[in-house]
Amino acid sequence: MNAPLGRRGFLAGASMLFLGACSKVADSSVGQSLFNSAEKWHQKIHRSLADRNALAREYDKSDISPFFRGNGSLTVGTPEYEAAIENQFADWRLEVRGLVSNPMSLSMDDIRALPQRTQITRHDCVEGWSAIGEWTGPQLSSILEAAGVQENGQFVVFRCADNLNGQDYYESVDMVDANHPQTIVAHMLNGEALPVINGAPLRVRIERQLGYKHAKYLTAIEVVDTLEDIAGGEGGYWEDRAGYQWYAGI
Ligand SMILES: Nc1nc2c(c(=O)[nH]1)N[C@H]1C(S)=C(S)[C@@H](COP(=O)(O)O)O[C@H]1N2
Ligand SMILES: [Mo]
Repeated sequence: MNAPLGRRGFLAGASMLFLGACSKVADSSVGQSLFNSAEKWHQKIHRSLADRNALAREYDKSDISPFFRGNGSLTVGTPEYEAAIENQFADWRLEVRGLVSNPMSLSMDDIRALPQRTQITRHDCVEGWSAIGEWTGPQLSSILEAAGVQENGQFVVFRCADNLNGQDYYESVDMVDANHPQTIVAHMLNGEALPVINGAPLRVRIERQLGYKHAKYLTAIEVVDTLEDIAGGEGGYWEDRAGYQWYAGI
């Protein structure tokens, strides 16, 4: 059920090397153009060597990391969020909007009532750490199907409750990754409600992409036809801020 390990291992190694080199040069304009052409190279090699629908490796329970660290925002830090913690997120809503035929506002019970997927995967952060965790939640594809994505819907944008260094965190993926079987809206980590540091009460898992794509503190899923009009126009917080690749396939 998993992609051949050798090939996947090679790809993960190649992309980490590439990221390591490019994060250092991304702030110069020469660095930026290098970065852009390398991104195209990376996309091409990735598409030619691996089917984008192939599954990321899944692990055994015994592989689960004893502690899944938090990174970036470790809480939302607003009075509203503190109240939501107190209330065990009973009133949290996930909006599904944009280019959909049936916009929805899902409660946590709605999320838990959908068919669930549980997967033990490895999270890889560009900052150079990894952790293995067991995530549970509905597939994003089932939510999108219920919402009815319109024909011009090209991307799915994830809106988050946290504001990091003065900018709201957000992320986005194309429809291939949005509908990937391992792309889930997780409400559990290791069999328990998602901890605050890991994005309570909802975070996205996009197992074929790097850590920064996995948006935490999820408040809305927005289907759009272009990313240009959103924030800095690059499709995500770190893409806007530091020139990280939008397509972060591993
Ligand atoms: N809303 C939000 N999502 C986020 C971040 C963040 O700061 N805010 N950080 C990203 C980064 S860089 C990583 S590596 C992972 C970290 O997930 P964790 O906190 O569960 O380890 O979340 C990603 N999603
Ligand atoms: Mo990260």
